[in-house]
Amino acid sequence: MGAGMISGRGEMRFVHIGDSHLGLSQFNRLADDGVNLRERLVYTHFLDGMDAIIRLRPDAVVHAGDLFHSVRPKTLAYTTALEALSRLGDAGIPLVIIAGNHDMKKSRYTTSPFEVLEYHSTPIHAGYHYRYEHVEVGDTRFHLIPNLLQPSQYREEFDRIELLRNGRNVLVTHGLASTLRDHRLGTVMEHEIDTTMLSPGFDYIALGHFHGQKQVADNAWYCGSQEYITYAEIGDTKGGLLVDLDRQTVDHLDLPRTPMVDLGELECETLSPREVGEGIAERAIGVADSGQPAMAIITLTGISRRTFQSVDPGLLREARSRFLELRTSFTSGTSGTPLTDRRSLTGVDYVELFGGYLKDQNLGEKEHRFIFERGSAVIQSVMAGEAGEEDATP
Ligand SMILES: [Mn+2]
Repeated sequence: MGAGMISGRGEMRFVHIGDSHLGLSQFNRLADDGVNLRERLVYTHFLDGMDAIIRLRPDAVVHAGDLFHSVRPKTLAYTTALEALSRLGDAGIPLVIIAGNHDMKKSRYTTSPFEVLEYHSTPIHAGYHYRYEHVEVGDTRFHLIPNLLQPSQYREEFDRIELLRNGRNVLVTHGLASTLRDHRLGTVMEHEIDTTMLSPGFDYIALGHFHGQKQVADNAWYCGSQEYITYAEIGDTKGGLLVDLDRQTVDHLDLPRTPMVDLGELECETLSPREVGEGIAERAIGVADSGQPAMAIITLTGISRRTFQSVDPGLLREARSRFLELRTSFTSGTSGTPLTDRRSLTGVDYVELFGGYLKDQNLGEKEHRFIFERGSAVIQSVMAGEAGEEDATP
């Protein structure tokens, strides 16, 4: 923790979490109740995590944005958030929360999901208007700067901050610290937080947006997301942070999540399709069963499209059945350049979907071919160019 720590009389020990992305739904597996399995797991882990947090008896829970995956959350995303609020309320723990780039309304003509949460009887201090707000819990003032419409607004709103003189000050905001510029997520409304905002005048700065747990200044931390949202995050530390302003400690908090496993690289240059299939199956079987479905990725190097297309589908199906998803990532032989984006997690072949849709349209042969060719070209160029903009981005 940095300078500027003012020893207050009250105690303040809070849990910093963020980027829950409630409502995120991926892959084709369904839970017993028919809900997308991945979506269901995100809800279950979030509520189990909340129980673990409540057992620590913190003075507050601070959520640094992207509670919801979308600004129009699914009903189950709402009921999960409301259930968490009930549990916090029963334990007498207030929630301090801001809107992130995913759950901030993008225009003045939509309503915010946080308006719904504010109907709950549990005290919730939510920053989701396009401006700076602050709230006091005990002797600590939480300064809330949610995701804003324009990057320039961050400085304007930051300049409105009024530090509490005889208490503690915590800044809560959502965006990319400029020191992490190379970690740009390329996602919608991603704004940069310049280093002067990471001021030592705060006792702690609770950041959201970057999904890996990371300290970026003496007093500033990304808590990271609870779940792996994309394969690009496979090396990240996940969970929350337990922040004690009196003892001046920040401790990692492990929270439940779907595991993500790297099956490594399979050098395919000299392998037959059969050997590739067996190699994948062998790696898949080698993963110890952790008792819960994992996401896994295997990288096939030096493989031609033709070889991969000739791999026995039965072998692949068998390997895939062991996981929530088994992602195959391809790199060309010598350069090691990824042919597919590891960040992409939705795993949807839009060209195939489009083809299937067209088949049902009963078009003439010439018309069908024309639309399919033009349409596929557009879809491919969009997929190649806009991989960072897809729904699963952080
Ligand atoms: Mn996020």
